[in-house]
Amino acid sequence: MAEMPGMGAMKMAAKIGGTDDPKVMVLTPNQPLTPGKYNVEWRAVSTDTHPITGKITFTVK
Ligand SMILES: [Cu+2]
Repeated sequence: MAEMPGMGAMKMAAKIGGTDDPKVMVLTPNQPLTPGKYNVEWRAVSTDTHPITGKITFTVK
C-alpha cells in the first residue's frame, strides 16, 4: 500500500518546561519516539509579551 501525503500524521502530547536559560524550552514527549518524521510546532510568549512561534522538523531513524 502506498503512503499518501498526510497519512499517519498523529498528534503527540508532550511535557513543556523552561530552563535557567530563558532562550531554551524543553519538550519531553509522553511516549518514546518511534522511527519516523516529526514536526514540532511551538508557540511562546516572549518577555515583552509578544507571541512568537516556530516550527522544526526532524527524523528518528
Ligand atoms: Cu517583542
